[in-house]
Amino acid sequence: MSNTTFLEPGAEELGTQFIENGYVILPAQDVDALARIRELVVGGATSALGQDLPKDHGDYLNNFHKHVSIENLNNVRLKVIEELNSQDWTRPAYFNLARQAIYDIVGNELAMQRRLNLSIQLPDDTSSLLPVHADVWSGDSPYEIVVWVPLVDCYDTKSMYLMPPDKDRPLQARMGEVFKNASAQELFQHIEHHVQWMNVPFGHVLVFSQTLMHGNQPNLVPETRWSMNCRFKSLFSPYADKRLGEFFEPITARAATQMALDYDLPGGFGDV
Ligand SMILES: O=C(O)CCC(=O)C(=O)O
Ligand SMILES: [Fe+2]
Repeated sequence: MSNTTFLEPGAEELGTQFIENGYVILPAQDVDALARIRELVVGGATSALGQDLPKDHGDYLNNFHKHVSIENLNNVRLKVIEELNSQDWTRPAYFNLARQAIYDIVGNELAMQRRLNLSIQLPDDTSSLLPVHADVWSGDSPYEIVVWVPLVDCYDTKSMYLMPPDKDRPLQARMGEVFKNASAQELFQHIEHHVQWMNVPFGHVLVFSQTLMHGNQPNLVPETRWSMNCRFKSLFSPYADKRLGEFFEPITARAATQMALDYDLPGGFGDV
């Protein structure tokens, strides 16, 4: 029997999972790249605190709340983010963590967010929370997906939650009527029993649709959460407020596209 579909079988299957669940969790494609990124993060944190590099990076990050005060936390976070974004190898390395999944789910001519984000949540810390939201509500295009990468095992409240599409869509459709004056916490209480906490062990990546409501709550696990996130979209899909050249940068434009962008219509006709 001859084939009647155009997508590769792997892309078809992963795409179906993504549409049904709103996310996929996969082993990191390039484990060396993940180790290099985590080592850079540990190096940034220890240098911010004037410490030596520890032997066990996972153990150091999980126990980070024993090394830092909440007052100093943002300082350290900013220094590590600066370190992550000052190296030219980190974004290609980050892309390589989920390259095939991004090709399968998004496409192969891509724009990538110019900055890698880092999130650190100490146990019981209420100062670095992200209330329930969808990124599309604040200037992101629905065509963007998030690649979310834990640097330690993330589960329960040490992780983030995501609304499943079949629960999210009807609720977003009625949001104006039902939640007009509700606070984010009231909204969370309403969705709490539907949300799914993302169980993402270190060594894995989460790819999710930021059009679904998501966020986090105080981390009640007695370990520090470290995760990174970065957005990708199909290069020629519609942009919202996060513009190409400002927030996004083309990373995998192909030869035909480059040739087309360089092409000028025939000239010399004396047009004014
Ligand atoms: O890491 C989290 O808890 C939330 C991340 C998030 O909102 C995002 O990456 O869009
Ligand atoms: Fe978000």
